[in-house]
Amino acid sequence: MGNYLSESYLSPENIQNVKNAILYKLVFALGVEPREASNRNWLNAALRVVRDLSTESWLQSRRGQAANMSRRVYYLSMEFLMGRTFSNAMISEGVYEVIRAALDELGHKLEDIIDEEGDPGLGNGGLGRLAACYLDSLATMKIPAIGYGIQYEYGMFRQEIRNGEQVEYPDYWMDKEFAWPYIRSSKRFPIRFGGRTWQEGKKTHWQAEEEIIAQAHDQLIPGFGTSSTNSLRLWSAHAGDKVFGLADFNRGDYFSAMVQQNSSENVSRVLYPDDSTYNGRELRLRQEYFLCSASVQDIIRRHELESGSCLNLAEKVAIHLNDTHPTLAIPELMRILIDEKGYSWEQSWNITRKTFFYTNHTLMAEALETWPVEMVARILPRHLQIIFEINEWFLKKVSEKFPEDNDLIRRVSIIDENGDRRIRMAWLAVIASGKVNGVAKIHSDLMVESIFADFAKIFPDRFTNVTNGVTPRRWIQIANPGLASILDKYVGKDWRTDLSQLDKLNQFVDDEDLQEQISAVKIENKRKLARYIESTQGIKLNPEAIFDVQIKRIHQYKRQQLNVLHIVALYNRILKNPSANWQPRVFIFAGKAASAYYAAKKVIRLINDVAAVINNDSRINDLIKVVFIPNYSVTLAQMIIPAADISEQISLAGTEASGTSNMKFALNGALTIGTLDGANVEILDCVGQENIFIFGNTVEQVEELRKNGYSPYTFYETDTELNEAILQILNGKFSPEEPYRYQDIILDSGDYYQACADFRSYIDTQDKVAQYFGDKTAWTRSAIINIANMGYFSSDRSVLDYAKNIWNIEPTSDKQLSEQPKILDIIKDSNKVINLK
Ligand code: 26W
Repeated sequence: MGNYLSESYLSPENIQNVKNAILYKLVFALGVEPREASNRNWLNAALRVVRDLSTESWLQSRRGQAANMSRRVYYLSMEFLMGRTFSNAMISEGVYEVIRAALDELGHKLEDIIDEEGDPGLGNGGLGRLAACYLDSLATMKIPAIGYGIQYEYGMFRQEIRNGEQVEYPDYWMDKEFAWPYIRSSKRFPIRFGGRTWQEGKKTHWQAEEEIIAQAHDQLIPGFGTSSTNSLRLWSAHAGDKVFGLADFNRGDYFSAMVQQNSSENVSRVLYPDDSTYNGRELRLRQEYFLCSASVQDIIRRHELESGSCLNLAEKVAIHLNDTHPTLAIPELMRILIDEKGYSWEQSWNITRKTFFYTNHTLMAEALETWPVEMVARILPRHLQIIFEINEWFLKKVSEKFPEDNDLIRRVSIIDENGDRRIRMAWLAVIASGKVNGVAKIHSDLMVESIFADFAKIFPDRFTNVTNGVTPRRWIQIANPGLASILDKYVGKDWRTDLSQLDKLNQFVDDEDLQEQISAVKIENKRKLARYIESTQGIKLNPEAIFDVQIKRIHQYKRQQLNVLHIVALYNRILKNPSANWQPRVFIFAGKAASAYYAAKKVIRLINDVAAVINNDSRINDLIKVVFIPNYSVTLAQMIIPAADISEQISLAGTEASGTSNMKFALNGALTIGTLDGANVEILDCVGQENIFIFGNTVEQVEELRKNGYSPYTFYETDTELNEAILQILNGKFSPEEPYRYQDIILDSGDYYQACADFRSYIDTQDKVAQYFGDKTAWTRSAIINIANMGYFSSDRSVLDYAKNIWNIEPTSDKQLSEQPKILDIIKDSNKVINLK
């Protein structure tokens, strides 16, 4: 890397240089004296030092990308769950240890400084975290990319548990100074809403009613061990002077003008905290358009700067839609090309169709976005026209190819004419995209068999799969440094950027030294988590127990309820036979429920009620502990996952598109208990059936049961343990103060997610888990086999798949990256500075 700090790495001079650099930032960038500096100030000073290093690479990368004129990908996502920045930036720049040493000499522990950083919750769950892993991998794999999202003022709510129930509090994450982003005051774009359109000859005009400003905030995304650096640009909404207008002053109504200003800023106020049900609210439509319009305007500005015109846009630009949420970018690009750049409709459509790509993340009907035509007409009248035109073009093509299949036309029309007319955003995304992919093999197969079956017939080559992945930098090196150093010894250091290197571990599965080290690191991670839980909740855990973990959004399809039924059944068994040779277990849950999702919130309460009874029942002698860790976040996941023995991936088959925590757990040596759903299927292929606990019905069996009119009572009546557990919950054993608390959620909607059907297979498999855990050697061997065979699930592999099979982008070569002069050399030489202009 050759940056100015790492040349003589941990030498005393270098540590001194870093100390000075931090002190300079503290004093001259933050204006704080060392003696009065808080940990937060030290964090920001150190962040600024690391940002300088990343900025060097970033400017060089930007010049390199502009000079090479390679295609860039723009990743549009309503959610990014980036996690903390500081550790990641330090390891990317290779300065973790030298910063630790410098802070040490300044009298501060690096861990304390790291813990000062917040964790912006600008996403709900898997889709947002995936976007963050992909940004890390795109930079590391040297793929030119820019992420675009929204800088919500309030991200995901902060969750507290009061009397066992979830309580939501606003999370004003921007209250503390955060020295990583650059605010780009010059990058501001007008975003228009409402008004009317009219025709003047061939030209369409749109007179909007309202205009607000999108303002850019950039974060550098450093690649690991490379100068390749990308960026994430988040937009915040501001009132422009068009709103705070003359008319209001003339009326002397200063106050209502200010109030109006506030309402335009509402667009980036708060993240929609729901990842399971589509809820058609107007503000969400405005947010989606805000992201799309700002990003497309910016993409075109950059492209014209580099290429002069939009004619070759598709050669240089790939726009990726992270689910349908940014699909309005399609009519927005069409609008700009036709109305502002003066291209014909056909020219514009040909460019647009080669520019867009779409990933589907869920098959659940209730999550598919459809907007009422009436609402879009009101807020985006010009876009509605364009959508109608695209639909007309498309339906004409379909009727040429499949004449007289009127039902097909009705089914594939972008406009759903049943009931109130609605725009099907997924249809629009499929029609305008070069490729459409699902996120795990089984999901991509089901996608073309179910929701997109008609489109697969019309566009047979359009659909493909890219199985999700996770970044090994955050999910091994940062989260589990103990495991990282074992891997360094056994497989060398290259696993960080080539996770297939883990395969070498397969030679050592029977190596006793390795087994010992792996179990020592696991127990150490479990102790650390136990300390956290004891200090925050006062629950004391036995680190020798099985740590059985389910952390993810609370949703019925993910079946936290099934997990609870097992806990209750195990509790009953222990009470009946307390002196048997039980394997102690700790059940750990974390996750948020959408605030309006009644059943999911009740499941949280059930977990806490069950925990309160079992944890305090002295008869079971601490053999079971149940813990709900509040306020789940990326940072908490980094602590919990390395401490897990068992990873719960127990969704009903066919409902979880991929899952990504399943990958993080296995990579950290937890064994999976899971259904044949999402990426579990591929994890099974990689680790082998002896090293994973698969249970439950397959997709086909689930469908068969549904077809025949599934009834939970057949299972509930014949399985005495299931019967007992359900009756206990239903009759208030865990909620004596309100015995019928759970009447409305257990077996509700006829057990739609078929927990009763999978119960027997689940608890029998959990028995095998306990038995297997008793054989320490066999268990650790399986854990090693899991780690060794997870190389495929690196997000580096995923983004290279996207680059090759979807975007058609070649990674930048090291030569191309190093051809650009370094910014420090440039500013040392004033002639070069002038040339740079
Ligand atoms: C419109 C409301 C809404 C918001 C978000 C609907 C749906 C979503 C997302 C698609 C939900 C989500 O995060 N899906 C998850 O995406 C992960 C990354 O691909 C997958 O691993 C998970 O299986 C999938 O549930």
